[in-house]
Amino acid sequence: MLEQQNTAALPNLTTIAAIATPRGTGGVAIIRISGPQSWEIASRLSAKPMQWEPGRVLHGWLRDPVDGKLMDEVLFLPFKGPKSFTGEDCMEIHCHGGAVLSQTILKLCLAQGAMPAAAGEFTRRALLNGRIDLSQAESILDLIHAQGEALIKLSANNLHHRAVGNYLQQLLLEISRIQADLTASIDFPDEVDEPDRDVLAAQLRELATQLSERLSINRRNQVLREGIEVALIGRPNAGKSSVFNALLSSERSIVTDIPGTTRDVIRETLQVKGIPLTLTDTAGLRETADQVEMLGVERSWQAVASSQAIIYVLDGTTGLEERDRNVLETVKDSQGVIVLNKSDALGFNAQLAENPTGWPVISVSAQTGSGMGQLMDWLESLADTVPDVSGLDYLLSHRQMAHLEKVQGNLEEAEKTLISPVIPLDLATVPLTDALLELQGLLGKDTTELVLDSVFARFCVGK
Ligand SMILES: Nc1nc2c(ncn2[C@@H]2O[C@H](COP(=O)(O)OP(=O)(O)OP(=O)(O)O)[C@@H](O)[C@H]2O)c(=O)[nH]1
Ligand SMILES: [Mg+2]
Repeated sequence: MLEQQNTAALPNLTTIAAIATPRGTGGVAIIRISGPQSWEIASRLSAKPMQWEPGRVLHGWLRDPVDGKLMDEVLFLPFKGPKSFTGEDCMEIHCHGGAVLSQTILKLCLAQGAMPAAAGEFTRRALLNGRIDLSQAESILDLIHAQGEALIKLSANNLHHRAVGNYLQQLLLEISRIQADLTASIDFPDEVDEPDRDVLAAQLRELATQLSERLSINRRNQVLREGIEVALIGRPNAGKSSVFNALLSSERSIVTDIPGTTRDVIRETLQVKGIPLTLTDTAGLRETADQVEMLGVERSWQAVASSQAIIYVLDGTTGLEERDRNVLETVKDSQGVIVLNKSDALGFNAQLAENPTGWPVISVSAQTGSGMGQLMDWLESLADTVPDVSGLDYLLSHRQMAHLEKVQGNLEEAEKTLISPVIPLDLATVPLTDALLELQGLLGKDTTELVLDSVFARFCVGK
């Protein structure tokens, strides 16, 4: 049977250090140290003797122990294991946010015996020390990369309540119980009666159905992680980049009066009602002999193909032309809006001669901002198409879903074996063992280094 080995029980003897804040300059940088020597390293770098107390911030100065010269005015924040992020003794040094300064302080920590931390190593230690399970580590990753509030709240909920871990654990226990019923009668046929195959099959079916429902809800809600892709397309010079910039309130794309200015797809994410909307500004659609522009137009079409909604920008001073009509005919089955731009300009006509799409038409001036509120309302209506997530308490990752799909397959296979009276009972235990292994992998128990490596490689150094 499966043994629940905790890969982590061994204490880590090395002390690791890394800069936990992003590269570059800022108000404050944090150097994080974790491991048995972390307090001692800070003591050796402090200009005066310190009385460390867990959780108590101490103001002080760092000095280079080699020449005794001061390096920076800092705050020290010590944690005592197991009550720390990693579960080990930790020290945070909050220094002024200089890129070279923080690197130099990190080097001092390394010179005092700390090892440079690998990507995600702090979180990995938190997992190995039992502070969090693997699903919570993935929630931390989601919190860091989330582009919208809805995913942030779901990830924080899982981090706090271990919702995914509890569900997996529950599933693991129920499958183990069915597995135990089967193996007992197989291993000890004289003492234990063969279980009622129909009852066990019904239990497996119930588990598989619940799992399949959970997976479909999570599949539907992946939009919270991936966002809604919205492509801004139209003819050259219609004002796509100007509308894009106005929506983002930033001069992100280059705007000129030369048709064919935008050559590449430019992506930016906007948070609307807690949902990430990724806007893509594209090259104006036209036939061209210019090699670079041609490649740009190709990319515009790729952006259309991978988007869930379209903002078609028309120059309201020229109106709809044959070329617009052709493009609109090809994209009209998607969700979209026609934006008549340049409402401030002479010759602007708010009436569209015809609308081949059935999409709403909004007159705007990207230059003055007039009508942009209505366009934002349309984006909000797009965000409203995302299913209500108020009843959801976590969002599974793609990795978790892929493993759970296998578990679902295993449960269905075991059920099929059980309902066929001619198939020997022990054949049903094979897929159940596979299901249990999948679940243990998901919980980060008895997992190969490979699984852990694939999860933690996505973290940054210092996390
Ligand atoms: N009057 C007026 N001019 C505008 C408005 N929006 C854009 N323009 C002008 O229209 C020209 C083209 O604007 P862009 O935003 O670069 O147009 P585009 O569709 O991105 O063009 P390409 O990248 O070449 O496909 C520029 O000269 C802009 O200043 C507007 O609301 N009013
Ligand atoms: Mg442009």
